[in-house]
Amino acid sequence: MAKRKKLSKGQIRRIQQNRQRKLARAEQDETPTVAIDDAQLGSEQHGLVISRYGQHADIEDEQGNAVRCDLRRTVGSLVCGDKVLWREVRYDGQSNDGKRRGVVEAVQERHSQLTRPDYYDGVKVVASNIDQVFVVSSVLPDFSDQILDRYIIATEDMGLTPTLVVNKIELADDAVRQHIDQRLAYYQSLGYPTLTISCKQQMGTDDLLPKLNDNISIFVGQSGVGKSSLINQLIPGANIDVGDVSENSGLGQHTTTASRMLTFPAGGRLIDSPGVREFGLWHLTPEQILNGYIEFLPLISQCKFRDCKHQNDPGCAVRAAVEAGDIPQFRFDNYHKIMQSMEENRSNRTFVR
Ligand SMILES: Nc1nc2c(ncn2[C@@H]2O[C@H](COP(=O)(O)OP(=O)(O)OP(=O)(O)O)[C@@H](O)[C@H]2O)c(=O)[nH]1
Ligand SMILES: [Mg+2]
Ligand SMILES: [Zn+2]
Repeated sequence: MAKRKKLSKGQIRRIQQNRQRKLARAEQDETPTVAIDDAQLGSEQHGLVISRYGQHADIEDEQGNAVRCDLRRTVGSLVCGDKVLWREVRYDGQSNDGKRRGVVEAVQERHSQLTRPDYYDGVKVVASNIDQVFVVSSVLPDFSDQILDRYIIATEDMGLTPTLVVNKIELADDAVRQHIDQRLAYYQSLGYPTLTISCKQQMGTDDLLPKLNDNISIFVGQSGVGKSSLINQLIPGANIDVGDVSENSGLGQHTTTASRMLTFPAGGRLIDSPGVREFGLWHLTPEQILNGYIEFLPLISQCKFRDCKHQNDPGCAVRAAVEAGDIPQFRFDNYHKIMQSMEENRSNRTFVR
């Protein structure tokens, strides 16, 4: 899948500001998270973060082997997909548990990052250096075009084109199937590839494989839609934990808690990410939200007023397109629901951008 656009200046500035803030915070304390004797460390080498949890990260070395690493505090934000410089601990005859250990010294510039807002951290980076985003949804939890729109906005904001995958399609009755097909047909008309699959019945999953051969891909989507189940099927031996969808709420149980990168024998990489109940967008500006509605964009300049909210404003070209049947009502309604939820979040939360 081709990258459609580069990061805007504003996006780059925001990324840099965040990085600066984190660095400034980190520089207050230069000590590593654990006592490391520098004399014990080998020379710097390149590595790739394949998992990040607590105070540690698993790094893949250049030979493809995983090494558990501690982090220098100066490293600040480190996520799955980051390219790093790291040094191996040399035990030189001392007893250890036989496992290789290392220290991450520095992170290289990211070419992309998937972010979501976080109560405590401001903005949380989910994973970095991603080339392809697969938005996974399902029939249980219910298919929701609003949730899809949220992931589409986030993916467009990265300058990437999402592929939309609907899993558990064997659970859909005729009415649900028709609804999903209709929605997917529209998304496809916007240029987003779509796939309906059943991991359980191994239907359609083979169509996914060729798309995952190169590059770094990520599976995102609500908890319980089957991201980890799919990866287990696509990569035999992946052995990722999967969890049942709650019978009461019809929602997933947040089984995957940290992003993790897996490798296909052919060389492609795939990141499994933890599902979130609500994929918040309140770290984005109204313009970034609008950029996720790519069919609105060519119309904006035709709106009568420059500050048109594209709602009940007189002479709104977007609303006219909805009334003419060129843009479906659901996209228009989702846009306004998401804009409204951002307003509410801004006034309710202390979080500042
Ligand atoms: N009926 C049906 N169930 C499926 C299918 N694929 C996965 N499941 C089930 O869905 C449940 C949730 O699967 P997971 O793979 O843990 O979902 P996840 O998206 O990784 O969830 P989080 O890690 O919480 O984000 C499990 O009970 C799976 O067995 C499918 O095609 N059909
Ligand atoms: Mg999972
Ligand atoms: Zn308008």
